Amino acid sequence: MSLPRPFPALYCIVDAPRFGSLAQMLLFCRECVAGGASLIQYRNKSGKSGEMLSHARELHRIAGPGVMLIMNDRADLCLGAALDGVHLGQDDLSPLAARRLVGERIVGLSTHTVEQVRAADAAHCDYIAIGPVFSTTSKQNPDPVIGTAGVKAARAATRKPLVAIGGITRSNCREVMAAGADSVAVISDLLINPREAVRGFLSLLGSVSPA
Ligand code: 3NM
Repeated sequence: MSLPRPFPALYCIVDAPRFGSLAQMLLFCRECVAGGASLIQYRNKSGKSGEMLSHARELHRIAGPGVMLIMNDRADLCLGAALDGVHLGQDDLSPLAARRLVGERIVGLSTHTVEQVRAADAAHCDYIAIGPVFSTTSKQNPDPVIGTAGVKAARAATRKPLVAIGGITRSNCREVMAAGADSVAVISDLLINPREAVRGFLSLLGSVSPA
């Protein structure tokens, strides 16, 4: 799948260790899709490769054709589970190395400073994530919070699709989009009643234009 335009306003992240079982994780994903999610990332910082591969294959099986699926960190598992793309951190494979592996699939890159955004703009990635915008408990050792001013600075440094991440909720997502993000990536604020949460985000995000 090539990069959808416009880029989906909501980037759902399923953080596997938050779920007690595969069934619960898949139910979460189904509910996100039922609420209208069209972009889901599988993230598992503590998983073993075999478990991650089988989770991702299950996710692929249940997601349906209109949903773009991204594997966090691992280009090899993106290919193994036939997902639509891979999302890289600053310490993972370079975007070019990942691109050589995944070919036409989507490559995303996390950034945490405007310098990293500039480098990502020139790199072989299709979209750029910037964060943490607000404080978050979902990531170990997060980089310093950048606030909406950081999103604005990132926006000025690239025309690639910009995904804001970190501490984003239904209460603050509109200000993040108004600062220039194309999309917000969310873990925590989807966990309770994901169908309703996704619907809520999508209706809030539908009509924000950059300030
Ligand atoms: N990456 P929540 S912040 C996975 O700054 C991740 O790159 C971040 O989770 C970054 O929506 C983050 O619960 C956690 O805050 C996002």
